[in-house]
Amino acid sequence: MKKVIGILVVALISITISCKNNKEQEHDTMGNEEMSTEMHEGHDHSDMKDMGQRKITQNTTKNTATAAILDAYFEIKNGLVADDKDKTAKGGTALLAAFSKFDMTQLSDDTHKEYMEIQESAKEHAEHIIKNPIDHQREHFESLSTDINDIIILLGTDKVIYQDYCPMASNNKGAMWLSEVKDIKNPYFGSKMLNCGSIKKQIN
Ligand SMILES: [Cu+2]
Repeated sequence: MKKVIGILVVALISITISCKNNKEQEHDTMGNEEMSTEMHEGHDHSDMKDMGQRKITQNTTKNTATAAILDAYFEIKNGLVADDKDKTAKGGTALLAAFSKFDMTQLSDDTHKEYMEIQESAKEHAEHIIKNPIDHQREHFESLSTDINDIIILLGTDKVIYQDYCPMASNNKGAMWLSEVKDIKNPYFGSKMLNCGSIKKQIN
């Protein structure tokens, strides 16, 4: 019995650490079974930022393979720009759908392996974006932006995309996002600081 209580305490602590801003999920009322699943699936948000950069060979091919993925990402981004939690969540659902429809059979072995790794991470962010309040959505959007940027590097795109940067986002550590429009519209702050940021790079 002592051991069981110990495990539950560890589970509770790890849940608290992994989603400390998550006010909507009521961890306290969850059953033991759900809690242990949550423990295995739980992720520490600090990991997301320490992941470091992936080493990906740049693919400069102009192609439409990633179009649905990018459109869904922009839907998430525009939801955050509009301070609209539900629109953002809808984008998250669209992103999961885009990943499930993506045709991996055309990818070479190495590209496929790399793609799977990025997709795995991006899907997890999308899942959290779907079910959480806007502050928490914005936290996951930061890491999601890195994943989507890596997908563009890995697979190429024919879209014109702007890589924007706001030095005040992420508690003044600065954060990047991708945009389909040239105007700066900040997804990290929305109406609070809509025009904060600048274009760092243009793709295509
Ligand atoms: Cu989360």
